[in-house]
Amino acid sequence: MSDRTEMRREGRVAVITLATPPVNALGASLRESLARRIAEAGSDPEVSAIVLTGAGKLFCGGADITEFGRPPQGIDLNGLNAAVEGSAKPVIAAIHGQALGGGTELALACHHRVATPSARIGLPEVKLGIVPGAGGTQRLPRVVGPRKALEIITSGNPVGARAALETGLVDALTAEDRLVADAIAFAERLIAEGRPSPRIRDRDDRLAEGRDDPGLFDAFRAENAKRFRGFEAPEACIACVRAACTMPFEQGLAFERETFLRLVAGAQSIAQRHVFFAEREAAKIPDLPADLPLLPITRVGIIGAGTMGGGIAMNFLNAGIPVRIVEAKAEALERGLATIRRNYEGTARKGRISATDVETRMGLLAPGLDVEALADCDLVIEAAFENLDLKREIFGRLDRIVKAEAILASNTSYLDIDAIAAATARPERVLGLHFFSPANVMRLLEVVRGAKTAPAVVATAMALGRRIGKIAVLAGVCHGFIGNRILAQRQAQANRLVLEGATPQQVDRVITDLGLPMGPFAMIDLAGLDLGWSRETSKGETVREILCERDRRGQKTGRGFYDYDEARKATPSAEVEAVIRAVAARQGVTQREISDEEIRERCLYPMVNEGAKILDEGKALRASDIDIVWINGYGWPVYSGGPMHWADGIGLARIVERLRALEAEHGPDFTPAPLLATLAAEGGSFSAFDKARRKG
Ligand code: T1G
Repeated sequence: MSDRTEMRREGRVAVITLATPPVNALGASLRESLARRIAEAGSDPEVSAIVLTGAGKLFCGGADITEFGRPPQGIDLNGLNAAVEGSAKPVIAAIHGQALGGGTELALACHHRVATPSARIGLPEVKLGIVPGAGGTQRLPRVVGPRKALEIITSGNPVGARAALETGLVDALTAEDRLVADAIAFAERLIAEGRPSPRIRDRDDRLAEGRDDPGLFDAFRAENAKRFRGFEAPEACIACVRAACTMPFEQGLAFERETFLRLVAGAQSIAQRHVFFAEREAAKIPDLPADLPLLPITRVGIIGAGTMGGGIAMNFLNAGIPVRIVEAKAEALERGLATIRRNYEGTARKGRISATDVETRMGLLAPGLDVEALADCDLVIEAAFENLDLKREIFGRLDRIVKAEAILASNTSYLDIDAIAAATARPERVLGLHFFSPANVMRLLEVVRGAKTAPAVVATAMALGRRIGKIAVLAGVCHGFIGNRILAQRQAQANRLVLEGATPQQVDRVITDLGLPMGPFAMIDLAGLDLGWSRETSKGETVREILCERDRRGQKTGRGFYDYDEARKATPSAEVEAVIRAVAARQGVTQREISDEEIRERCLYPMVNEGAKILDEGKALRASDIDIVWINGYGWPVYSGGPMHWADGIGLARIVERLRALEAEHGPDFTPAPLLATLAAEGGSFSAFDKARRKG
């Protein structure tokens, strides 16, 4: 096995470096190599202490996730940690960048830990649907106490080095650029003092917090019930930390291992690991040269200071990119600026940013009433009213105003980017940047590539998405791109189902029972029933038109499909149900009892079917991209992996069989997409389809 570590001696200190790019993941060869180095250093009479550090940008990114689900190879992480912890010579973990998962567990098996001030230390396993599986749930509570350990392990979020110093997770901070030298000095002091090497496993003073207060775990579970809803791993993390407080160390370790093995084989962890890799795949655009030079984006212009324009602006301000924002009317501009400031002040009140940050970000924002002010912008994003003629007029003007190399983007949710690009003399610099509301919160960014969009413009947009903290997914031009095109299928069925006898609340419950944050009708109430509706053109024929005419336009009018109280709590409306019954009668639709299973199949299978069409038309690069869109744009729960991964779990043959039965009963809305029918007939899956494309 090629060596994945390096070792050198500095005086009486052996320095062992994890050297396995890109993240020093603790795969079998690195574990073997590290165990060998520890043994060598342990038996070298010239060595009195050992420093463990990571090459590259971080200490260690944890176990090698690609090994999960495969037969174990070589020494496992618990075995390696036992060798480190059992060393007669003190082992000091010298941490920079990140120590995550198994990397943190390795550091906890060391006798001491030092870190640079910018280092971050965490146990993100819960985000992969598992528990720390190499002693993290047993050692961490012995250092920081059960309560703090519960927070760190069930959140999966890393802590900064200064906070780690305060809780005793690290023993000392080093200079940012002298990590190894300072770690060696720390080791030399240990040698001089001749102190024994303290093993965390021997400490149990901090565990009293969990032993003396058995209600601690129930209270923690209750406090976090909403956050943990539907997930298995958080509860398992709680059980493991409780085991640390109630079992001897070795027994607790065995309980943790057994829990890890159970979860890592489970559907939720398989789904969450799928999402981990899918997020990274989404950034890869096969037909773009890897080293394509990106276009500089030093100043961004935004047209429209409404909800979307203001939210979009915040993304760039948060990344330190100056923004010029223009509106047609002064009062709309003022309102938009006030909303942005109010959002920042709210974030500052929560302690997530400082008051200085608020002023710094607002200082980067230049408001105006004339698009001429955007002349010096490298990128202009249009977030005006969803009307193609208006957008074409705006792009035509922009084309004459902004510099030749500027990129022009529309935030349109549905409209034809090619038609918008055709209004300019620079179609190669036009694309869609579809943000999801609230734009400063939702992580998803659909980058919509026009027929003529230049590769460098696509690459720049994908990189810019990452720079502002988004998950960028490339989409092709079609009505609704990826997310909204699939959403339209679900909405069509939801509207049909309530005409046939289901209630809005029943349909919404079936969808929220799958783990999505809200159902179709609550979502319409949030967005507003009157998007695209006008009293002048309303015919009063559909449920939506009638509700709009009665001013039941959604949360903003206090009533939509539901009635809302001051706290925006929704209650079903008898009036709405009467309207639905009247429209059904007028359309000759016989109402009947409808089962949850029928609602689930009729809402979800057409979504999967549309995803297959989007794939087949090349409007999405991968099925996993569609999963990423639905997880980050609509709240599909990571624990079932997104609609396409979820469909693989149901079985494509089963889905096609049910679509055919629904087609026979309800018509061509359910006709299986050719790609879906083919995959089903071949016993295939979307996962296999993606893998074949990657190889292809
Ligand atoms: N295993 C395998 N591959 C990994 C990996 C890992 N732990 N971490 C990253 N990669 C790959 C990633 O897929 C990508 O591959 C490349 O490395 C660069 O990653 C026993 C069981 C460390 C903060 O959850 O959070 O330890 O796309 O683009 O932005 O208790 O990677 O280039 O082919 O993300 O600089 C716990 C997961 C594992 C950390 C670096 N650890 N990684 O971010 O690079 S379970 C984690 C990250 C565990 C133990 C348990 C990030 C990073 P490719 P990247 P980055």
